Amino acid sequence: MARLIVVSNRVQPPGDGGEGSVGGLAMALAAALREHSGVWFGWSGQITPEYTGQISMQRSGDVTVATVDLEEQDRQEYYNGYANRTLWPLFHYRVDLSAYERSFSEGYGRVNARFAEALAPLVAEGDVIWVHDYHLIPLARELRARGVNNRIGFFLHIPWPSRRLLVTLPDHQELVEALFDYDLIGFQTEDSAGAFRDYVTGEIEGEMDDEGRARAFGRTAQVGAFPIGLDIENFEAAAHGEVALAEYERMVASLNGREMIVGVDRLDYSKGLEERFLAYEQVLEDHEALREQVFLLQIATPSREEVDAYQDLRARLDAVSGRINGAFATVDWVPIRYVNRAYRRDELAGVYRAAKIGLVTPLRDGMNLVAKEYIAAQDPDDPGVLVLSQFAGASEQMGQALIVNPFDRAQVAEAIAAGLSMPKAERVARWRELMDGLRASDVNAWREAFVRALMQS
Ligand code: ADQ
Repeated sequence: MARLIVVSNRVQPPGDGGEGSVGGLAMALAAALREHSGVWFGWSGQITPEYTGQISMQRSGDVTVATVDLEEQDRQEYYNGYANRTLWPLFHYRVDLSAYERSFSEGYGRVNARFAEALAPLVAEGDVIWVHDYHLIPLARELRARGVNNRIGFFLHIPWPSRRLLVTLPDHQELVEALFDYDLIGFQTEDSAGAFRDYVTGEIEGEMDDEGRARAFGRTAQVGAFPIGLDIENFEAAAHGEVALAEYERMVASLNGREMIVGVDRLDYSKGLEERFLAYEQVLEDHEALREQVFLLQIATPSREEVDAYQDLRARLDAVSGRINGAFATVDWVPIRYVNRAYRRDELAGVYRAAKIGLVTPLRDGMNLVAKEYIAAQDPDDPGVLVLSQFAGASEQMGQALIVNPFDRAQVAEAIAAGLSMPKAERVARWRELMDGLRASDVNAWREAFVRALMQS
């Protein structure tokens, strides 16, 4: 079996395993790497005064983790700049927040070239390379320029935007051309894959063939949707562990007979948190009987705090949650418990299980694993209800959730109220179908499907 090389912006250090802070993706990739005696390459997260290209290698069993440090200018232009201020907002349909500066684009190119320069000597004949996410779109181009002829696949974790939006990016054609240096281009959803095909055939006069291959710029790449799943076995193990149980009991004790609605997100404008607070406020306005009977627990971990839009968002959310609490709270009831710290996965599992409603209402999301985790954590005999945005990739697979348009406040409010009063038989029936779906397309199925398609491409 060929050796697998995984490349992502950040790399999970070896030995940092367990049910705690490590995300499902890191754990799933680690499993794939072990199976293929692989290499995981990326940025260490460290900043060095001057870039040296020196690779730091750590071995953990059969897996090699290889990282490079970057310079401050790289962090500003590549990471905070082109990745998180240009591509992230644009790909999440926030053209209004997308900032384009030449220096960002140069930094992006420079770091991808640096990654390729460091990685190329580590690549052996027959190795298969799997590149992850929007930070690294030009990596294959840079590797090819350095003589790497191996199979290279790319997977995009976030949405691919519609053609009309993408063309607002000054570099759009160069970015898409770079994708044609991959053998396989994978998206989370059919919606994203379709948007990409639409660009290829409508914008650059490329072609799609009957086998799902895109042809343009004199090159060919296989295109497909590979919806990412949950590492369901690990998550269930975590959900049944001591920490999860203790957290569950702590939550239940604090409910005081009330029902909990839960939201868990990185603090990001794509997650629709402000709209969610307002929809919940609408519930309280419309249903006087529910006041003091429910509360919303919103866990939102700060992220990308160096980017202005995230600071603005945080201030707005503080203000909106404060206003709603001020308007509705009583001496022994706070309508919104809003917390900004990160939780361990197993703690989260306990929290999810104690919640009657899982509220997952992003305005755009590649997939959204929280929706899947909420379902996986439920009590099979008395499960809660998932309220899910139609704009989360997960909605393509999770039709048994209450699917809502997060921009429609009244509709989200109605779905919350419907979920709170849904009969148990219906909750169980919906949950079973959702759970069957999660098991059938878990994270192992995802990576096997991707690697198989890459080998065949
Ligand atoms: P994210 O935008 O980070 O990921 P999501 O998939 O919802 O979105 O979350 C990833 C993980 O982070 C989940 O396992 C979740 O439990 C954890 N997490 C989120 N908020 C947390 C919190 N407050 N405390 C602790 N843990 C928290 C990107 C894309 C998604 C895509 C994933 C994977 O934006 O659309 O689903 O990659 O491909």
